[in-house]
Amino acid sequence: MGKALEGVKILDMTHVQSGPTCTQLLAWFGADVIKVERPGVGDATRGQLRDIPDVDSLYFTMLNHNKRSVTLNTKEEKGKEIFVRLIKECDVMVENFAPGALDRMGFGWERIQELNPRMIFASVKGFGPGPYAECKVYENVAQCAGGSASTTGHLGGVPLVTGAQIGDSGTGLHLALGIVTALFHRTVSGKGQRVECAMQDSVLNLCRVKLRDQQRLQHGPLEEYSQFGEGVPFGDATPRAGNDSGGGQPGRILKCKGWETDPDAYTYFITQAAVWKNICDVIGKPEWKEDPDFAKPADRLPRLNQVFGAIEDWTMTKTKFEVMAICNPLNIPVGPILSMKEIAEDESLRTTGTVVDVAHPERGNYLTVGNPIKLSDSPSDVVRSPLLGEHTDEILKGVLGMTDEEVAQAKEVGAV
Ligand code: CAO
Repeated sequence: MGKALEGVKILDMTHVQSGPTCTQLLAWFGADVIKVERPGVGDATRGQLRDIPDVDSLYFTMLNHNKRSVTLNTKEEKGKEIFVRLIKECDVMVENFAPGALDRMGFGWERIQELNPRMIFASVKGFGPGPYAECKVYENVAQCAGGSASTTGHLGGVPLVTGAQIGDSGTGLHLALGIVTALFHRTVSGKGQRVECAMQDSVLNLCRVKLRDQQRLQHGPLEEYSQFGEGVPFGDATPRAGNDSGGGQPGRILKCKGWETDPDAYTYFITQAAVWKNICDVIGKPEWKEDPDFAKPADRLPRLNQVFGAIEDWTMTKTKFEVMAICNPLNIPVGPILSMKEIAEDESLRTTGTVVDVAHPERGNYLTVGNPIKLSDSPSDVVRSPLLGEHTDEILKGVLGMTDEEVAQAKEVGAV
């Protein structure tokens, strides 16, 4: 059986992280992703954060699997001609250039629609329409403008960005959903449409619980926040909440055995109300089960420091994996703080294809993430990223039907 998106041709004009995340996902599902790159230059990330001289960086390889690379100068006359033919051949075009770049190139939405009315044209921009629409945006700017940074970090400390690339990869995921939705709609309407994702909007979508809390603040303090029990008054905006759980079940990161020397010897521990009695038994506080100060969730909220202090006294006697082994059978939700080293070495993640070993002709073997979305009838194999222009001839001849002579001419004028 073919892959889910087999037969869908994607004209991939993306670069850096947000756009490539999206098109890699579509490629994993079987779409033919044709990555267009400037001749001799390519995606800037090929050369960024290099660990091996003159070899495509891991930054690039880990975002561009399962794609084909064609070099094309879309500002040169012959290059434009080839680009027009590619637009007519493809189902979807994806781009994340700075605002206005495609219009300057002569390929705005109106022109694309004219050339191919069935084309789905998908874009990532930093901001949606409004005062910042013209701004260039990178990951951390999106995290800051989308409400993530102001709500991440410790009370009284500076705002923090997170390691999860919610601005770039997060927006790429949103865009991929928009594209497959538009492809589905096209089966009914017969027409393409424009799909736009602003990085600010995507970050905010992922931070919605903090917008929820902003409104709850108008009706009183946020009692599940640690600062409530500590008697620290709330201001007029959702505060930073350290490692407090974002939901109604209080949780925190607690030290485990070895924390003095191992920076990741910690566990996340959630005091889920349903299993409170189990927690009391495990940590050696059976008397708290009936104590009016601790028995009910609302009783505990002003005393979270005391509660988590007692739990931490217990977790510090166990490794993070022992905590998990003891708590899971009792239905107590806990999770070890895993380092990237531990994740890279985790055999079970290799078995599921979540972490994959890939062979590359220039860099040798490297590790990458596989498709986190598993389809039963469309499994994803990870195919190494293409070298710059590796498939130029193949695409010009195979997709556009150009002759050897035409390809040679295009090369001569620097179009490809
Ligand atoms: N042939 C000819 N020219 C090409 C080309 C090709 N195949 N591919 C790109 N170019 C040109 C573009 O047309 C543009 O030219 P002009 O500036 O003359 O119009 C130029 O290359 C550079 O494009 P850019 O402005 O998008 O790139 P940049 O490095 O200056 O900015 C970024 C990078 C990411 C800040 C910007 O693209 C952006 O804001 N994108 C939208 C938001 C986004 O996706 N950000 C996340 C990036 S990942 O952190």
